[in-house]
Order: sequence, then C-alpha cells, then structure tokens
Amino acid sequence: MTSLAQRLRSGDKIVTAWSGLAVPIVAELLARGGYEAVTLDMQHGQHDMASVREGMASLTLAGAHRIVRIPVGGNAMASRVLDVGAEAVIAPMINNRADAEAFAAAMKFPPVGARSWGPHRAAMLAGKTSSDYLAGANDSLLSLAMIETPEAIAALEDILSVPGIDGVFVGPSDLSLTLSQGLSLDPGGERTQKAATDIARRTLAAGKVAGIFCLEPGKVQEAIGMGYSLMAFGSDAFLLMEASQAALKSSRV
Ligand code: 3PY
Ligand code: MG
Repeated sequence: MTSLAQRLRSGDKIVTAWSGLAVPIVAELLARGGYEAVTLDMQHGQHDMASVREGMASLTLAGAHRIVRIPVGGNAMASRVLDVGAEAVIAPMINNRADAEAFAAAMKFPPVGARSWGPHRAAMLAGKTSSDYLAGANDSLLSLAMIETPEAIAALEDILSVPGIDGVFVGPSDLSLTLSQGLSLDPGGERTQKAATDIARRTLAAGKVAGIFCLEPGKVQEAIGMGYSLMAFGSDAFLLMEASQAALKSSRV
C-alpha cells in the first residue's frame, strides 16, 4: 500500500473521516464505508491510548490510512501513537518555532529529531522488520502542525522551516475564535476563509503538505481549489445522528 505521505506529496487529494468515539469498530466502519483515511481525535474526541492502539489495528485491517490528533502539548503521546501504528500525527495549537521543534523532535528519529526507539507494534502492523521500519520512518510518517491562531499565521514560514515538520493542518473553528479575539465562532466566515487561502499558498510555496478541517461538504471542494490535499470531513457522532434522523424520517408513514 502506498504510504499516506507518498500519496499526499504526489498530489492525491484525500478526505479523512474524523473519529471521536473511542470504539475501534466505529473507526473501522468509517473505513469500510469508503473513507480512505480515518483520524482518531485525542484532543476533543474521546480517544485514549487504548482505543488508538486498537483503532490502528482495525484501520489496518480495513486498509485505511491512520491519522491521530494528539492533545495540545502532548508530544510524548505523538511518539506513542506512532509506536502503535499511526502514519500521521496532527498536533493542535502549534504557534511558533519552539512549539514546532518540540513536536518534530517527538516525531522523528535522529538526526532529524529525538524520537526514542520502540515501534514494535507499528512494524508488526506494517509487516516490516525493525530495520525496514527505521529506514522509511522519518520520510513517511507525517508531522502536521495545526495553524489556529494569528500568532501561528505570523510565524508560518518559521514553523514550516523546521526540519521534521511535513505540513500544516488548519483548524477553522479555533482560527475564527482567535482571529476575532473570542468574539465569534465563524469557521466558514470570510476572514477565516481568507486566512485559510493564505496558509495554503504559503505552505505549498514551502513545498509542504496542507490539510484542513471542513465543516460542510462544499468546503472540501473549496479547500482543494485553495491547494489543500488532506481534508477532514464527516465526524462519526454526527454521521450516526444524521443517519438515525434520516432513517426515522423515511420510515414514518
Ligand atoms: C478547529 O477547527 O479548531 C479544529 O481544531 C478542527 O477540529
Ligand atoms: Mg482547534
């Protein structure tokens, strides 16, 4: 299977489902439903190490790419989720070069970073020997820094220039909250969209991968038009709720 990193770097556009329910079979169902990638959320979702560990195996079984979002400052967790099989890690609130360096250090083995050795489960899931795993790890495991504040936008080139940072992932909700100094939550608003356009342009200019969270289906195509290649759209809890409502509505006589 071509790695997520190779696919994104070669221009493939990938939509990832967003999994907040800490139940591995739910993540697997998203993949069986057709999503090529599933992101397990440890920041605002209910995932913990146990559900991520089992989720990585379920997604491998279903042949889907495996992405994990860690909590703010959870760099030790970044190494842990890689050890159990994540192919990409999204780190929230990366606001400056120091934040980016600390995240990259946890993600990459020396000489790029300071990740400690122990990816036994990840190697097992990939059917690789330890030396095969080591040879590909720094290039093929993606560190995606979330850009969610004016400070991060101002420091974007600094963040992107950190060796070991492979790209960005835009959080439009937090971005709208921080750009308006807490006055409004308007992820689809003009100011947020302008910022997202600017972030994509600068990220592509640095030769790195751009990802974004999308709250409406139309936003996926819009994001692709801006240059994004990884789009999160569709959260498990909402999908279940919406499907339940639709099923009930259609069954009413
Ligand atoms: C945001 O929009 O702020 C996010 O973090 C998306 O999950
Ligand atoms: Mg956010």
